[in-house]
Amino acid sequence: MKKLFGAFIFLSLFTVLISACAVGGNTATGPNPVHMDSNSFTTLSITIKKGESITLISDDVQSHIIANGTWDDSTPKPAAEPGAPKTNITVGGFSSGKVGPFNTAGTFKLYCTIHPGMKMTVIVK
Ligand SMILES: [Cu+2]
Repeated sequence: MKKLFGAFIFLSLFTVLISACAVGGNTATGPNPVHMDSNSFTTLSITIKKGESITLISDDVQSHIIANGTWDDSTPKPAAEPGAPKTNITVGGFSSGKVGPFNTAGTFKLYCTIHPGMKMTVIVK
């Protein structure tokens, strides 16, 4: 009985450890963090100051290709607003990347070219 209990405790701890790894997210950080899960931005909008950049952080194993533009339902609409920093960056699973600096005030759209509907807005003041 004692042996069985020991095995149970071991298995429970093992399960907790594995789960922690799977949902551990990404502890990376940087200026103006924008988080992403498997197929969407979890930060949909961020307001920053002129001259600042944003830090894209992938909290999932999925890779993303982030570029200037947006999604109209499931139709990609690539477009860079005047003054937008040219963006075409691959952020692999659990890694991070920088977009910017945004040197012009305005509203700028970013989207993931892989995942329909994955889009966000950067507001520069
Ligand atoms: Cu994506």
